[in-house]
Amino acid sequence: MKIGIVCYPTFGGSGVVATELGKALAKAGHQVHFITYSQPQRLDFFNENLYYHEVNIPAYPLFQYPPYESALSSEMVHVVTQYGLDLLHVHYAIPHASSAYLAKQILAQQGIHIPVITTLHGTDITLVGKDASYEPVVTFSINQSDGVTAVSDSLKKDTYSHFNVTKDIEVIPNFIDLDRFSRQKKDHFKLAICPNNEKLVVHTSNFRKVKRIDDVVMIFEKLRKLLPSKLLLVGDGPDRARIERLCRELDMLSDVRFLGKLDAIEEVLSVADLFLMPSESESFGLAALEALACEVPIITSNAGGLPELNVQGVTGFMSNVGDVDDMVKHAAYVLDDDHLPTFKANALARAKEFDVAKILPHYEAYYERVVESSRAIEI
Ligand code: GMT
Repeated sequence: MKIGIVCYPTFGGSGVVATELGKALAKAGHQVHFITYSQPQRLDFFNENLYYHEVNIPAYPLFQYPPYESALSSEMVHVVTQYGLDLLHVHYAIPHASSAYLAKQILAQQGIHIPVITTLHGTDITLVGKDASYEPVVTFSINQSDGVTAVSDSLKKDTYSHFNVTKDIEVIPNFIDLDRFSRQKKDHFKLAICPNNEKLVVHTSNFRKVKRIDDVVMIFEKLRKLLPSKLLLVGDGPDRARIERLCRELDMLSDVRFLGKLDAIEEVLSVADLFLMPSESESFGLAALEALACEVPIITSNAGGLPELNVQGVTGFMSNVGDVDDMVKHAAYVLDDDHLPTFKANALARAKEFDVAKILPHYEAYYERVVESSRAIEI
């Protein structure tokens, strides 16, 4: 198949999933065309089936807000006509689904029928999308998509409850490339961070409010009083400076390190003993899946799709959002030397259930179904 993929090219989970999906599709023999405003972060290798088309947004003094959506629709039209694409798969509803709708209408006038699949990732539904500024456009463009997928059952339910969506939603969970995300031997790194054999706790995120990084800090502040441990905070975002100040005020900086944005996150996860994700809302929790794949048990909230990933008492534990004490209790239990090896083995076993090799066929089958049924409608 010839597939156009539209996504945010940055570090965010939706862009990562879209890029990894495109790479896996290309390896499986499909021709994949990325249409984005800059090179996707993880599009870092050559494959004869991979193409990258940059959306050009010309500056003009009149534009206080350059019309990205129009430029994106135009680029979709160009790529579909030039390469004869079979399908457009857009990741994150805003504004990709509405731009795709416009491209589809323009192409229809030229006698070209292009099916559009929209994948909902989380904040496009639970946070940003339901804002009155976007809601009518999001509802419309989801309903106008030929196919809609969501990354968890929870996100599917949220979509039906927040929007007047009448379209069937197919749940296809996030996935992981176990060739890349696997525990590597990095003893020197572990020794540098934990010279006295402390336990290593890791959190990675985009440092947004929804991630509740204050809870990460408070969990660790209590945990380090129970057992010698260190905390690595990976990523960057709006809350980062405030959280660094908080750690300074709590006099924690001897045990906490901020690593900023990292490409090779699997190297950090390879030396970790525990991963924290106390999020307010989380449609799936890709970062937690990356941890599991590196044999790191997870302590998470029970928000959104996290119960579909984290198996209570097996891969780690879940607590109610904000229940820091419960998370500390569970973290100490998991890190106990008598328990940790079992949790690590369970983590890997669970991650294997989300191996890209298992999830990719779901996307391929769904593509076939959507293309066939939209062909039938055309006839
Ligand atoms: O986690 C974020 O805030 C980034 C966000 C995104 O859209 O890039 O991630 C969302 O999509 C990921 C991939 O499908 C999911 O694994 C994350 O759980 C989801 N984040 C939230 O729902 C907060």
